[in-house]
Amino acid sequence: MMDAVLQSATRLALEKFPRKSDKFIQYGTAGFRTKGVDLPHVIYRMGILAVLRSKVKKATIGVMITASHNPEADNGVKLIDPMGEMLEALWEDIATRLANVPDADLAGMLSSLIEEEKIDMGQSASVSFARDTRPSSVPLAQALQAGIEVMQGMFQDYGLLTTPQLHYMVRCKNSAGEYGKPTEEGYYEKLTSAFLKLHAQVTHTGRYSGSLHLDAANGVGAMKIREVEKYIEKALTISLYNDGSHGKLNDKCGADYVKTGQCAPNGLPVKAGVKCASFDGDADRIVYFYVDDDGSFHLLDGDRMATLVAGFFQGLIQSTGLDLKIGLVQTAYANGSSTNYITQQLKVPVACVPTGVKHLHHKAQDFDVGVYFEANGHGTVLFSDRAMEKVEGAVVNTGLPSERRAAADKLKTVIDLINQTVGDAISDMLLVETVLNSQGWGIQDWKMCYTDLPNRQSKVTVKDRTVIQTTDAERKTTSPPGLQEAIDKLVAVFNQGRSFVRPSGTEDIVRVYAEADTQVNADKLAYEVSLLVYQLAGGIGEEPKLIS
Ligand code: G16
Repeated sequence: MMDAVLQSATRLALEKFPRKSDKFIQYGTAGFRTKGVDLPHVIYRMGILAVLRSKVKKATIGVMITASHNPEADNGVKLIDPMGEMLEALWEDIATRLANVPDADLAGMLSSLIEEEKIDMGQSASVSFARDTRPSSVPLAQALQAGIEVMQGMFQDYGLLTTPQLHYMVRCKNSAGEYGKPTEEGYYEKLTSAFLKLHAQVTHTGRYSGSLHLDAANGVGAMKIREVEKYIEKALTISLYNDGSHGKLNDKCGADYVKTGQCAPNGLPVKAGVKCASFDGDADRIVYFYVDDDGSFHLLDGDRMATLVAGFFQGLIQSTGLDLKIGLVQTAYANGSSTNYITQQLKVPVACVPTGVKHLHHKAQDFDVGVYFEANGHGTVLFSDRAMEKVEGAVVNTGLPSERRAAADKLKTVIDLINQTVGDAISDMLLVETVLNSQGWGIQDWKMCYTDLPNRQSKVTVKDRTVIQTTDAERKTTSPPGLQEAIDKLVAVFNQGRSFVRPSGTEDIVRVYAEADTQVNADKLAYEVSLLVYQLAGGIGEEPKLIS
């Protein structure tokens, strides 16, 4: 029986989803990412793998087809584990092996995997999947479905969803109704009812403005925000731009463009002092920004959200009187000023981990209230079981002073506003708006908390980006020889200088980050480090140029 299934899987692979090139592909920072045309065999195989994973976990597994912030021609796939979290690291390796095995060896590899992992093939399997708006996502979803069906798995095709919505669905399906309803309406109702309840509790106005100009990156977030609007239009007025009606996905717009370019997106008319935000292509990241009267651009990125949110939770936890440990997780990209503000002003402990949501998410679980944000705008807040029990206990404890119970009730409501499975642009937007409203802050007040160190990010194309190897949460390189020593020498020349390089896990490039006392110096340091990478790590194409 099992042999017949595996033989069918191989036959279908050869007939309809053959591996056309022997180029190695790796499950990276956020799953497999490459050109959409190169993915059918990988995605077909991920359908097979999702069924096996579901049998092992005896739970629904998610599969999202998206290349998130990457250009429209790219695509990608990632698996979602039962609690809505990223796939376990060991299975990332299995996914990489499966994606690269020659077609003819597929049945053999699957058979060994089933034996090694002691998979009970009699166990039923269920997979939920969704896709973003890329044209290639439609045929790729068909390839995925074929992989699930050939392994006789059950499935639910959610069609178009944001990535975080699918993470939410998977968690709901596996937590017997405790996390919410596994439907789009269930998602909107959970988040927006919490948002409206918190909005109604604010009695002052201050400088808060309930109006937002939103750049949806011409992605799936646009159609989903239209749904959100139906629930919250009286509390937050959203003017939507780059809604996909014209213009390409992530093309000169979206959170990644705004963050790396430190400029407003195309397609959004920027007016001085107006609060604006950008989603990325699959709405798992958000950054805020505004321009001043003199046209100067101000970015409020993931670091700013981390500080805003951590400060808010710290105050709220204090008001409840509960003994809850709050902590914040960042990556090497976090601006030095944000880390100083969090540790010295807020006195919240900070941990630094390698890039990739999975690393931040994992570390945030060490705290009762774990806030994590990447500077690029991807982040959320996690609450431990202990925290949930304490908060819920305080809400119903009639022996507590009423202010403490009210604070606990507010905290419980804020928890409902947050998608704890993964960073979620919609949920983060509602959270930021809630915090600003509750503080009576305009976007300028938020900006005034601290001053960012000027910084610059750039990319270098090299022949093989894996020659760059890193340590110390990616803050130092161990290969190629001599690179770190040369970076150290350069950095020492710049006031408040800091720089690191790392191979991207989602694009075929090396990323360079630099910060220094002035923008001119940050640009210069980024340029000089980029040149070093080009020279010592096998740069190809044009030499790096000074960006300013
Ligand atoms: C993905 C990951 C993020 C990561 C980003 C860039 O984001 O989910 O954790 O920060 O890629 O990664 P890299 O620098 O390795 O290319 P997204 O929004 O594209 O899914």
